[in-house]
Amino acid sequence: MVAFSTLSGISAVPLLLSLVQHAHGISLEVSTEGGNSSSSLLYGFMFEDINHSGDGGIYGQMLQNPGLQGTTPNLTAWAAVGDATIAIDGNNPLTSAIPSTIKLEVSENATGAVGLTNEGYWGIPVDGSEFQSSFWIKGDYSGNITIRLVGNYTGIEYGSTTFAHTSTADNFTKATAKFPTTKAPDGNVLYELTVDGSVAAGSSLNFGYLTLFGETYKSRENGLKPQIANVLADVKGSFLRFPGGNNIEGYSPENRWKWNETIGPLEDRPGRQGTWTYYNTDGLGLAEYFYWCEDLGLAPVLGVWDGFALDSSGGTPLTGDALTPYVDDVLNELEYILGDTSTTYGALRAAHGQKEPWKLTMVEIGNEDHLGGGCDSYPERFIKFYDAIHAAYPDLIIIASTSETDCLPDSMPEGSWVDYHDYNTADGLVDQFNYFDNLNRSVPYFIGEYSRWEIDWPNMQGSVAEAVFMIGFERNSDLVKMAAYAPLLQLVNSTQWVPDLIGFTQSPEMTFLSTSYYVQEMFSTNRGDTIKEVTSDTDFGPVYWVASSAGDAYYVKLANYGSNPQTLTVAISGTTTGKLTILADSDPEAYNSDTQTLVTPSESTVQASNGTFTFSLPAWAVAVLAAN
Ligand SMILES: *[C@@H]1O[C@H](CO)[C@@H](O)[C@H](O)[C@H]1NC(C)=O
Ligand SMILES: *[C@@H]1O[C@H](CO)[C@@H](O)[C@H](O)[C@H]1NC(C)=O
Ligand SMILES: *[C@@H]1O[C@H](CO)[C@@H](O)[C@H](O)[C@H]1NC(C)=O
Ligand SMILES: *[C@@H]1O[C@H](CO)[C@@H](O)[C@H](O)[C@H]1NC(C)=O
Ligand SMILES: *[C@@H]1O[C@H](CO)[C@@H](O)[C@H](O)[C@H]1NC(C)=O
Ligand SMILES: *[C@@H]1O[C@H](CO)[C@@H](O)[C@H](O)[C@H]1NC(C)=O
Ligand SMILES: *[C@@H]1O[C@H](CO)[C@@H](O)[C@H](O)[C@H]1NC(C)=O
Ligand SMILES: *[C@@H]1O[C@H](CO)[C@@H](O)[C@H](O)[C@H]1NC(C)=O
Ligand SMILES: *[C@@H]1O[C@H](CO)[C@@H](O)[C@H](O)[C@H]1NC(C)=O
Ligand SMILES: *[C@@H]1O[C@H](CO)[C@@H](O)[C@H](O)[C@H]1NC(C)=O
Ligand SMILES: CC(=O)N[C@H]1CO[C@H](CO)[C@@H](O)[C@@H]1O
Repeated sequence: MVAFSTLSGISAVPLLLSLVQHAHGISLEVSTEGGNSSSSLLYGFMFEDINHSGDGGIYGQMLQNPGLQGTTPNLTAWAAVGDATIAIDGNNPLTSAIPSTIKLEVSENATGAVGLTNEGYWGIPVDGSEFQSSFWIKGDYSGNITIRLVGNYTGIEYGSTTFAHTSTADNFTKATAKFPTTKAPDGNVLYELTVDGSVAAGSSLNFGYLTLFGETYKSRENGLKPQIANVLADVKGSFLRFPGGNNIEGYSPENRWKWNETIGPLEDRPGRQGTWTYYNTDGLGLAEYFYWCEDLGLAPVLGVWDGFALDSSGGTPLTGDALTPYVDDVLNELEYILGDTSTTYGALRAAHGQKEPWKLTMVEIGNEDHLGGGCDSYPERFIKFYDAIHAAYPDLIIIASTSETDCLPDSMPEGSWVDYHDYNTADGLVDQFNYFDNLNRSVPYFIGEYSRWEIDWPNMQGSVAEAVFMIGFERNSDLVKMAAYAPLLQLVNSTQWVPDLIGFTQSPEMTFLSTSYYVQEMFSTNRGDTIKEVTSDTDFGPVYWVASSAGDAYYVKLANYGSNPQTLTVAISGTTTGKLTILADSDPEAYNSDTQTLVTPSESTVQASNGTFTFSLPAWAVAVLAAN
């Protein structure tokens, strides 16, 4: 028996009681009759560009600062190679959206390779796939161009190509090159583009919007990095909320996320100062989010700007007639997504390569409007957007960005849902276990963001607490339609918010799966369609459970929020065999990170005796029994 002195103070009292009570284990009996239907969308993802989750993250383009975007462009990530210099040139714009290009000035006596390097987003992940680079060039040059991927500290080359190219001083022309690579051992790789110095000596060349991609997920053009998309695919999530979060809001109305500046050719996208400190290229734009949904089988949840910027003139949101242009803008955006090709924006979508409308059933109005001065005006703003969208698209589910009744209309209109966010301590999440049990069932819930926060990496106690919270809402998944852990992704070299579900660097073996990732994966991949009644001789805590079924298959999800192992007997009449997946560590502070993987799930086959499974649930554990 564990000495009580080793228990953390917070859980000692309930644990003491439960030890007395459960000396002979906990028995559960899962009903094989009846039950409430469970939302088929329950588990999914929330995404916004934070911690370089998009640029430098899941988005496949690997060069940082590719188009010198922004009002005060700089040469971040770029450097000169050979007997030449580089500078920002505002007099040779590529397009009106990309007004600056890189001028390479080659010395009059130059020989050998001259050009530029880009260091990526804290490196470049060379995974051994075929790579593709494109760029625009202007200036008199007729000769070879070489692209190389080269170890920053080793000089080892992981891929290169040389090809002849002719350009003139009149015009930017586009060049695209594909080349094989060999896998690099780490992310410390530079992109290098050079021309023949003896040919270019004494002249200057301009380069605009350079890109580098490896093989993308499902070979999608301008697509996603497979290393990150694959671990999302493994979760088998059901929906994707995008493009934010705070990142839609911006710091002023002008700084909001603008859908129509994220579409079409990359050189027509100006990019935007993101909410999370860094500039967003918007290469991952509206269409790319829809392809992401299509390729991973996710239902899109589109967030739209609702008149509330994070610091709009001291927190005063736009109301009344001032909102009208923004409502119209959302209708245009929806026409781009849903309109047929006879409509203005549907035709624009087709011109951009997508003839068929995308599938969209859910739109969220704003983000966290209960915070920062948004509450008082939200009922008016919500209704204004709701009315316009509902009139044009009566089948769309329209989600309010808060569940706080003070910030919502007195009665929620037909087909609307609310969004509830919960960043909490571990004990706080456990306290929320029964939050949804007694709520009015008339307005469905989306839990748009939740996690145990204020730690650097998800740890076992936090992940068990999240599982307790999840068991609580899965039991209520007639009411709670969708829920997403947040934030999703983190470039560990540049992070604004911790903890996150999945970490990565630019090493080709880039992803680090957190304990919370495994909880999401275990819960999402073991879903029934009906929540079953469970009877027990024991109350909830420290062990929590929920059972579901789909046909003959049963799923029992369990969490042990305590430092004592527990013996479980689970009776499900008619079942004979099961797969038991357990994620556990006796140290509640155990975590996975860029430097250690301490906790991964283990699987075993268990046999029922007369329909009853008996097994031990370790300390600080999350488990799923899948039986039939
Ligand atoms: C360089 O420009 C980018 C894009 O505008 C901006 O995000 C970044 O802060 C700038 N860096 C410096 C060092 O000024
Ligand atoms: C180029 O070479 C010539 C002849 O050697 C020399 O006079 C001149 O100074 C050199 N120019 C530069 C910029 O080094
Ligand atoms: C990024 O972080 C990883 C993991 O901590 C580290 O190994 C790597 O050197 C870092 N890369 C850069 C360019 O800082
Ligand atoms: C490349 O090396 C330079 C100089 O040591 C260093 O500052 C930079 O972070 C390195 N970049 C990468 C991607 O390894
Ligand atoms: C240009 O590159 C090709 C292919 O690598 C090579 O065969 C050729 O000799 C190069 N030409 C010059 C002028 O360097
Ligand atoms: C610039 O390029 C475009 C397309 O490549 C061509 O139509 C146009 O005539 C060119 N303009 C000049 C001045 O060369
Ligand atoms: C985007 O839409 C806004 C509002 O309708 C409009 O003012 C702006 O010109 C559009 N931008 C582009 C690039 O089409
Ligand atoms: C739930 O809310 C609806 C709409 O406000 C109301 O009509 C209904 O009476 C409520 N149900 C209960 C049980 O309070
Ligand atoms: C079904 O939902 C009702 C209403 O919330 C609840 O009272 C009941 O316990 C639920 N049954 C199951 C099996 O979860
Ligand atoms: C098997 O379980 C059923 C109820 O689940 C019970 O009625 C029966 O007595 C059990 N049989 C044995 C041999 O334990
Ligand atoms: C805490 C942290 O890692 N902050 C970094 C966030 O990213 C910016 C660049 O985008 C860095 O400058 C910060 O140091």
